[in-house]
Amino acid sequence: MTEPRLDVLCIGNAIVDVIAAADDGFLAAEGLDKGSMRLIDAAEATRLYGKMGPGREISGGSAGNTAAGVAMLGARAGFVGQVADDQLGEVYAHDIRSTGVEFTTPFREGGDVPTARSLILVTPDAQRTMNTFLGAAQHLDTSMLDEEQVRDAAILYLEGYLWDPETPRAAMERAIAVSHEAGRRVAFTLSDSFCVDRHRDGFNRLLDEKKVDILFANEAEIVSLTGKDDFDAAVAEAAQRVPLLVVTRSEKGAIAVENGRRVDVAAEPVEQVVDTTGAGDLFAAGFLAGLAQQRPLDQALRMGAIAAAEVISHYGARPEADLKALVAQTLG
Ligand code: GMP
Repeated sequence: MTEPRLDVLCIGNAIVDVIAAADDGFLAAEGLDKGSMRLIDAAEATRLYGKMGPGREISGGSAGNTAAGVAMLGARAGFVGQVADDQLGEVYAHDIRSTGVEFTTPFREGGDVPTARSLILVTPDAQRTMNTFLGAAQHLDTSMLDEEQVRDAAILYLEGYLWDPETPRAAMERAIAVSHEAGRRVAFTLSDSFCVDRHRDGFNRLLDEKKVDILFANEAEIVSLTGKDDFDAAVAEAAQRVPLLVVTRSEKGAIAVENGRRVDVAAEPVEQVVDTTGAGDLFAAGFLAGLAQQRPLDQALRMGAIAAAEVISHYGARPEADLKALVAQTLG
């Protein structure tokens, strides 16, 4: 096996976030499930955008956020995702490259579908409710993969959201095969409990076919995947089916289970939680960067907690502070 050139290569939906404050009444009137992600079409995106308060556009996308966090922590990261040849596509590419991430996926030309956007409503309790129009992102097909790049990455990281549209699902399955043939590890995040509800069989099959080496989930997702509503029982069951399981628990911190050994860490204190968008994404970034630095599990978990704490202290899912300095202050 050759030395990897990248520590982590992330594949996901390339999405520009449009973030606006909203109250519970707005969510209720729109019939939205707080804290979840739903997919919408172009017409619904236009309608809902028209009803939202003033929005701010920030590059996002779950796996893209993770790639940015990994790079900002000093590890070598790449991202694969489909944007269109339009202004938002340019913004997205510029933004992710500016964080130090290798991004070489060609833009989709032809002007048939625009770059994806997620209309994110942040309620006063800092929860985020996402309404995503996938646009160009759902056209990420197998031919867009640079298989050399996949082989060059120590860890391939995939978001569960990619399972929704058929085309990127096939690209993801191909990337898993290429990564494993090269002797690399595959990491997968379950993304969202409603996404797990939609694709429980497919996700369980990925685990049972040993296609996942590192599984990321939160409490609701692991409960949904296993069908066990007791958290510890769900963790115990899932941990038997994946070599390394990482589960985040919001303000209760996070755990990892490897070879039957469970490690728990507390959440980092946050003065004011403003917007929890990206908490899980940045947690994964910190954890993966910790693995790249050969840190023990408890320290990798703490790196995840430090990166997550930064991102929830302000609007948007991309870090604003110097993550490397924050880790150095806390962990040395
Ligand atoms: O949700 C992923 C991770 O983000 C958790 O494991 C925590 O590290 C962090 N996190 C999420 N929500 C909160 C919160 O309300 N308070 C604190 N301190 N951390 C949180």
